[in-house]
Amino acid sequence: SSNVDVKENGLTMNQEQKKEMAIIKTHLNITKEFTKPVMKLKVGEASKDNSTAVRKPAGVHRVLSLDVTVAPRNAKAVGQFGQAAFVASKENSEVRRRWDEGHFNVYLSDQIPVDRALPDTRPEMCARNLVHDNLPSTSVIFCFVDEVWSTLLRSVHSVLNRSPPHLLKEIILVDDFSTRDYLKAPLDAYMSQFPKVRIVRLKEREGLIRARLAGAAVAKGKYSCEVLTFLDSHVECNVGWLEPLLERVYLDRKTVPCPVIEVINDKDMSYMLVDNFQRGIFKWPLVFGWSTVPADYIKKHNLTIADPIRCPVMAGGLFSIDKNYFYELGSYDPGLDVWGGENMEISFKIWMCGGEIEILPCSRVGHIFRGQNPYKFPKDRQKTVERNLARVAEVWLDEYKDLFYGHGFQHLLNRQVIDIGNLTDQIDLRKKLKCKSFKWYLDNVYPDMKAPIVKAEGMVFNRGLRKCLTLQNSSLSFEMCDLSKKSQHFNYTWMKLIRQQDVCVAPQGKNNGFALQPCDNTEPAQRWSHKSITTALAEHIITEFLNHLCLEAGPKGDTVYLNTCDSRNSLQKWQFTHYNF
Ligand code: LR7
Ligand code: MN
Repeated sequence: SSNVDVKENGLTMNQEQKKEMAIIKTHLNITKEFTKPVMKLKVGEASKDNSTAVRKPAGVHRVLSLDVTVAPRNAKAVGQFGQAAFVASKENSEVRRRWDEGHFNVYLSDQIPVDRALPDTRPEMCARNLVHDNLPSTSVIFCFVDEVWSTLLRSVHSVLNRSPPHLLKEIILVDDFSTRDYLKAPLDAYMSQFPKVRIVRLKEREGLIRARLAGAAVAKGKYSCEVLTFLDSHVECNVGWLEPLLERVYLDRKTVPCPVIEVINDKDMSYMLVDNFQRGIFKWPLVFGWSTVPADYIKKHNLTIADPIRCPVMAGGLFSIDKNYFYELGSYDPGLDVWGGENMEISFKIWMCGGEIEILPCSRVGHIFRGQNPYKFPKDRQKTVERNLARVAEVWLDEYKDLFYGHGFQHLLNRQVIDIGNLTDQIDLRKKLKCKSFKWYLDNVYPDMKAPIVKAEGMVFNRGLRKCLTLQNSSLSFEMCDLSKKSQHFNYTWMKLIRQQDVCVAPQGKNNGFALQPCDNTEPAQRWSHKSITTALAEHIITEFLNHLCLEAGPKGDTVYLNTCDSRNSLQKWQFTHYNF
């Protein structure tokens, strides 16, 4: 039959694949025919990394589809071709019983072939794109903790089956101290069929960040590769996924490309298309999300659906990076625990220190999005993630870190309670790399991000007096509003401080007066609640300290004090000139 297995480069191939390999080899010899590559190739501008062998003059070839699963072993199998699979209603209790093993339909996943075929979801032109013959090779690193057997296998098979063998140096599985027995001897036994697969076992639960670092350290070793490719352990790499990633790294070693992350449905395991032109972004307080590239940007830059999309941040789990560049950047902050924040860290680091992040529509990988983490956090999940984010904010956000803390994370500033650990190494690294400021990043990489440095600013108008708050000679009084007077300019900060330069308004101990203090973001006494959505409304300014008393203007306009809040008292109603939220 045509399915006789032949082993080459550690891969089991059938006749179809053998043919494909033959085509690869021919392509690699007739490259002179292709003179005008589709992607803007800068031939010869390969990595400046001296540690790799001198590259031969670059020829190019078409992206090899290497779709070994077009004619799958069992076309009728459940979930074949990425189709939705269904379970009979009498099996629903099994589905439910096994759901928590992975927080997706584990019962169904176990019935789907580990090498199922997928629809080739790339834009049409991708198959015609050219890549260099002498692309760097990669180590693929999967970290996992208590991953479901069938999804882990499907992840590995999708890489083995859909990566050109000469570009795949090895697959490193990093077991982050899993507790499940099948991930021990049975996994060793299964993977021993594949010479390219290596398993690294961590002796303690390290979390995905340090697990990736452990995998990368192994990739540095004996089988030294040029590029690291990180993947989650419940993915399916699609046709032609690898070459576009390596091509971008080859063209510019400081480019960090990510595949389009498609969706493997957690209920029916179908492979679902995602919208075009999606880029990775964040919102405050450093929450990752997707957003469509603005239409005018697409027009202005003549973007096609196959062009790389520059992203302010990456999702985190799926990307390729030049190995030496990864280490030049200081890899990840090893002080980040378990899960979360590392995608922000590496994204800011890449952009601010001279690199770029992009999504390549010609590279596509499916990922099972789960509603919950299916593994335990050694410490509280929320606290772990918050702490990671605070580390990132402290090192990378400069004056913008107030926006992070100000969106619900004030409590993290109480360092007596929350220990975010030592940051000296990270801060030194940023200096050493001479990275740009966060403001530069916002202005140049993510200009559509709203990041006003304060919540409100300008004069503070008191409705009862129809005058403005004035800070003069260390005391507060009121004068006719005058925008040109510096003494009338105040900021209402993300930390809820009412601030003029370094001076902040605070309530005075017992007598309900006020005090002027040096501003201190960690001082709860300096925080005032003030809600105002429009400048048409004046609102209370309420101290978050001292029983929620309201700031009130003295009727003669010579002072301010605190009083019991009264919604009818217009001397307690204030409005700033500009509101940024
Ligand atoms: O302690 C851990 N040790 C691990 O080895 C925790 C996790 N892991 C492994 C885990 O088995 C998995 O393979 O690390 C991988 C990622 O963990 P997930 O799948 O629980 O993460 P996620 O998909 O929910 O989360 C996204 O954000 C994370 C933030 O830390 C990581 O960057 C993930 O890699 C990332 N996943 C993706 O980018 C896929 C697309 C998701 C989106 C949007
Ligand atoms: Mn994941």
